[in-house]
Amino acid sequence: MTDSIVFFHNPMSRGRIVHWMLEELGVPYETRILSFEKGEHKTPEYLALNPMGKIPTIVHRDVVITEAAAICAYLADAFPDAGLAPRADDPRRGTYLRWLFFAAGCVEPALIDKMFARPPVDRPSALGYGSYEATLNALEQAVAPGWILGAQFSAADVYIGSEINWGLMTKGLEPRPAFQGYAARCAERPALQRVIAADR
Ligand SMILES: N[C@@H](CCC(=O)N[C@@H](CS)C(=O)NCC(=O)O)C(=O)O
Repeated sequence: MTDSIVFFHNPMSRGRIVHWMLEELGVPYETRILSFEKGEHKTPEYLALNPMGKIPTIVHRDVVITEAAAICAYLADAFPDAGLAPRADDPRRGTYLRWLFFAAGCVEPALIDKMFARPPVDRPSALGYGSYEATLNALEQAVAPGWILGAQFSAADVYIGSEINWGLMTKGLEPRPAFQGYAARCAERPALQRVIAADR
């Protein structure tokens, strides 16, 4: 079993979320950049790790983890000294998990549907995110006061901050003051600044 983290990345992808998370942790990791143009994310070797042929993926202690939100949660727990997740017996873990899952399960599909101007569905009540408006209103309430856990920055903020930054950039997210303020706070994180400089 190897303790090193191998990070499969492409700078123009959701790999940036994990890159930011790794930089927040400050632990060593080995980056393997896969070229989309050369189809390096669709080789049999990579599909054996990530059957979706998508980026990001990490391998740590011989275990494969995919899905950016899951990778953030996993890494925060694997390196508890970084203080990026409330421990299992901390009641604030409920808040942390709630908004991390909300971002991956509701915010992301809502923004994608908006970006691609997908036509309305017959039964909006069957949509996990309900409506774009309702999702944004809930997100706004969660991020307006500070970080997701108030004063404490956590892995949930890495994921949510990435969604907000990406949504504001692509215009999939309305530029409400709460989102712009949150993005401005994220921009002050040295770890994110290092990622932006590296992933140009
Ligand atoms: N649900 C995945 C999505 C990952 C994803 O869609 N990655 C895109 C880049 S942002 C990708 O690898 N696209 C290449 C492809 O599908 O061929 C996650 O959250 O990690």
